[in-house]
Amino acid sequence: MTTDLDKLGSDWLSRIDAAADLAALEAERVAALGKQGAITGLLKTLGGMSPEERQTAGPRIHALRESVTDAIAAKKAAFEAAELERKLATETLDMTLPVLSAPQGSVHPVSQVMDELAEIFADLGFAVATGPEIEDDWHNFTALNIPESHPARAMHDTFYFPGESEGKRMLLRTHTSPVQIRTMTSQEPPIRIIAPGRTYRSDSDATHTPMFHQVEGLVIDRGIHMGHLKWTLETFLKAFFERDDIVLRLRPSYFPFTEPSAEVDVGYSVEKGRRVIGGSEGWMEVLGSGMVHPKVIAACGLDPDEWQGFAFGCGIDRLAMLKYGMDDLRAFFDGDLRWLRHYGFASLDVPTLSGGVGA
Ligand code: 2U9
Repeated sequence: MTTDLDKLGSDWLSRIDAAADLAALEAERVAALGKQGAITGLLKTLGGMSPEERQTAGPRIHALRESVTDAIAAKKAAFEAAELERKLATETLDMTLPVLSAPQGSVHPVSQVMDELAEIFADLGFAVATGPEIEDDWHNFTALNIPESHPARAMHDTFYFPGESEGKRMLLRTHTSPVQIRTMTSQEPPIRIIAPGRTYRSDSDATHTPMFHQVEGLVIDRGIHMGHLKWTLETFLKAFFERDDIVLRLRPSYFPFTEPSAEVDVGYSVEKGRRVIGGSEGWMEVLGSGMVHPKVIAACGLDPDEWQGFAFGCGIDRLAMLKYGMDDLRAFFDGDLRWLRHYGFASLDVPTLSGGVGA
């Protein structure tokens, strides 16, 4: 029995070794381990054995099945690795080649909106600032007057990295505000920036994706007040939605990093059964804003008695949906060309203030 099983084992291992491709390997697997397979058949004989026989034969047959299973898995992994190597070697893509025919894709609506924002705010004297998406606790929370106990810090909202890096707890930024903190700690005021970019929150449903895009704006100077904030947002929204009948309503609100804080509603009207920005048939919440909290100014090493500022934030995905009449956030991540074409995006769209930012 022992020698028979040894012989059987080495026969199967050499058959597996000789399999020329994945299909041949699969045929060997079925022949050995399938429902009607040889080793499966051997396992079935255990039922008819005496307890003594089974005690010696059982472990040997199981060991045989295990070694054959392992050999098949290893051979399969080797075939797959070789296939990947072959693909990597043959399927090269030269990214520097010119396009052969008319380009198929287009600038993504989110990128398009980011370009439009940069264009509009550049005209108002704002620079575009960027920063790391992997941040530390201090830049993302502490400097923004978000205390340890604040719900935004809870594990269910923030993606934390395990362990620490140079004594710091690292995370995926939950907003682009750390970019403004980095600007305030590295540049002298006056500061006028917008910070567009990717942000991350552990949140996923029909209207939330774990990665989303935000734009925030920050102005730091002497004598800044809410009037500057309202004018800036009104001017921005008029340019962005390409309408003059933009009406704003500032509602008192609370954010830890601004005081006072205001939620900004924009008037909408109904055209062809659709809500469009402009007019005043109803109100839609579009932005959050406020005067930068003195504690935030002080945390960045500036004297809040000398320097004041305003800040605002909003979701870029939402801005794109409102401007282009898109109703499903999930389509943003599908990469479906038909969707881009449906909304009229062309390959070489470039926003300009003279040609229209949405042209
Ligand atoms: C600094 C000081 C203040 C940024 C601000 C908001 C209000 C706001 C949300 C809108 C929708 C984010 O995408 S959203 O979830 N943001 O309402 N953000 S004020 O305030 C700052 C930022 C940086 C140094």
